[in-house]
Amino acid sequence: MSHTVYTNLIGGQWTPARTGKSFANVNPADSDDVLGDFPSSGAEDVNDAVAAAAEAWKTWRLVPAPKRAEILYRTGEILTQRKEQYAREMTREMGKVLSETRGDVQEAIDTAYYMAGEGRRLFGQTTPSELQSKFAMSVRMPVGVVGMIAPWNFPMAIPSWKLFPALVCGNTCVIKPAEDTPLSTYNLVQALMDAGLPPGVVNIVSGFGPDAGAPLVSHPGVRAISFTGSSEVGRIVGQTAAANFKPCSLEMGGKNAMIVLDDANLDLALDGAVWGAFGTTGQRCTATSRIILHEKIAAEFTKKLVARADALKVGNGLDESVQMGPQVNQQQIETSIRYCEIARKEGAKLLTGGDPLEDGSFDRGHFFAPTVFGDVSAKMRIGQEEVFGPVVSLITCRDFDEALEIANGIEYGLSTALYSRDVNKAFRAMRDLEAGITYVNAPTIGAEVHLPFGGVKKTGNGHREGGTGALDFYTTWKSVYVDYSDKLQRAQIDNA
Ligand code: UN1
Repeated sequence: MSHTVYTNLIGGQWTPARTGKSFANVNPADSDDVLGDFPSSGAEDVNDAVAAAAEAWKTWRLVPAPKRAEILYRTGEILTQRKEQYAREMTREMGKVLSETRGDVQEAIDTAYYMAGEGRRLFGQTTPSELQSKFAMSVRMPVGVVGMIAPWNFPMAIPSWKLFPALVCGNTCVIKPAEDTPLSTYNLVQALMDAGLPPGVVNIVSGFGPDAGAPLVSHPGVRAISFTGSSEVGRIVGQTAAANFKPCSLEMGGKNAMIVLDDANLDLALDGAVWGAFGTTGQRCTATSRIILHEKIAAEFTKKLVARADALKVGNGLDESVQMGPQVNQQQIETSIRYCEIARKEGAKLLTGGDPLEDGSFDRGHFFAPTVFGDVSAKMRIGQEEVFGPVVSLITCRDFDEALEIANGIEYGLSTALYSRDVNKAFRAMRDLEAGITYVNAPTIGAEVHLPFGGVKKTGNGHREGGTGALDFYTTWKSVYVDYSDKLQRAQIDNA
């Protein structure tokens, strides 16, 4: 069978990789469904892309921000028109169900409109000078060529979190899509091009981390790096960037806790738990991976959660009746298997699931049963380490103080949720949960694009995507002084 052959995008030209190598993009629900061949690029391809981005930056940085923003508005409109097609292609390459891939495209549309609005803001500060007839202000300047490394779990939304703020701020970009889900990045960039983005402003280098990602991170012409992925790879990216004093935004793992207290609306909490743990097949960095249950409601909640997990319809995400799709590849299945073994050995009790689904309609895909472990204690590895699959751990607590202690007793700090009707406890959760995101009476997933997104501890290195956090990363402050006194005025410190 012949596949569509995709090439890199360099300086506005579709360009085959110099390596001559490629890989197939295969549907994780159906190995017979191949979406196309994508280039497996190397350092020379990265060099070409960075050179094209550097050339394009000379003019792009001078385009007024409101004009740059017009391209983003048009991109939002084009994505809206193509939403269904792009969602279907995303389900085929990534696996998550259609309602979720429509949501992923929607997140890119929301980001387009939000960041387009920034074209008429990008606020700096004006402030008085200590000297007469002198004017002082700070302005946001673009950084230059930015390198971006995207994950596979939000194949269009997360590239849009990176590209759109970078573009409105006046940067040019080289993006390496995730090797599991390159097509959605191509679709996003195609929408930008059709909206009138000039050649070279966004370049795509497709390939694998060690071959294409690593040279992008270390390239001296790349002025900043934005990475979303695992903490292991993030550490390498961060260390490489630090060696060159390169700003680097890292968004990494989570071990997100939902706390359910004895005064919670249990049905609401159940809905939140099922959605948070099994939505996107547990493959969100915000996924609910620990549920901390007050001992008074633990038995009832556990029984109901297991029944809900058992009732989930697993299958090909193109089938509208399916509620949970496959994992993205066999490696992720292996990770789920490994963690289920670890949990069993540690003494956690398998309540449902625990194995891949391989028979009948599952035989051509990477499916795993919705899995619930009970009797998990906070320090077990299954209670500490990220699984990134449909596996959730239940931990019992005596009271709210212990719940907070358990929730915070991990190395990560991305998302957290509290279910309770007690307003005092809700405010304590907002203050005391060590995480970049806290929800009250809502699941750990579902962040909106105009608020900062990111986490503390091993989840990130202090930067934020979304909201004004993104503008802070994609611009650098310049302080400007204008002296209109027509004489040398020394600063206060130099007149002391
Ligand atoms: C991620 O899991 O990597 O908050 C991003 C959410 C989505 C984004 C998740 N809006 O669940």
